[in-house]
Amino acid sequence: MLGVVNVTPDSFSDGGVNYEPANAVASARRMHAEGAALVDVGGESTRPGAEAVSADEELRRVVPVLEALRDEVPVSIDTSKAVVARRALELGAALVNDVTALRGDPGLAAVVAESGAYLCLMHMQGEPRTMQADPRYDDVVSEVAAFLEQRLGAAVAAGIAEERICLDPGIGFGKTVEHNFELIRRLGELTSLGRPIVVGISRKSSLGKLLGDPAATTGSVAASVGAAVAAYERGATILRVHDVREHVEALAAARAVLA
Ligand code: HH2
Repeated sequence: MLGVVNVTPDSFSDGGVNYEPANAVASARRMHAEGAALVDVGGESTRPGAEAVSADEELRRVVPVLEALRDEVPVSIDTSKAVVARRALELGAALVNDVTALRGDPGLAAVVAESGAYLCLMHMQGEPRTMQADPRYDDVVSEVAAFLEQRLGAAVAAGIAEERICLDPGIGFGKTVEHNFELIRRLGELTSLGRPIVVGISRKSSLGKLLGDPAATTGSVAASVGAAVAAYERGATILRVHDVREHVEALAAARAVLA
């Protein structure tokens, strides 16, 4: 379980509650206590329509949180910027979660390679400002699989050990509701790439839209848990979630059934 702590004023999912460093630190500690193996700390929202923030601003947001959590809560850093990743790794981050899959900052691959950190490569069609305008695929699952395989190859070619890389279909990143659910339904086509698969559908708008609100910008905890359990059954290794306790409890029950 990967807990989500957005140190941002504008994330769609936790609406600025963790923008204050003290709140972010408290949330991270609670998520860790509830069973999150890692807490994903991010200083830039990537929600549909979000504007990019500068590296200085991102550092200003995340560094106090990483300093406070150091040696206490295992963290990943949700960033696409080499300078932010470097600082986070110095402060003990174990994983770099890059939603651009090393296509954003040409310096990021070397930072990850030199540190020996873990890396998450995520699929996105387009970029956050415009990605939900009109996402199109001939076959979303095979296109996402081909992309992830290509980015895995690029990361390994840049000197990052394959055993340290996980892959993520990027639920909600340039995808319709149908695309998102089809990716989870056919997750086996992604697990066959041979790397652990991360799924982040927690509180995403597809869940709210599925339940009948076409203008939804978020989804309920219950819907998140339902989708997460289905993803787990189909082979997801890491679930990126905001509500750690609820997901831990649901997965314990699902595991008992599936064991
Ligand atoms: N989703 C978000 C951000 N980072 N990283 C990975 N690997 N997978 C995801 O699905 C993913 C991600 C968006 O969700 P959230 O962090 O809750 O919101 P925001 O981007 O608005 O901060």
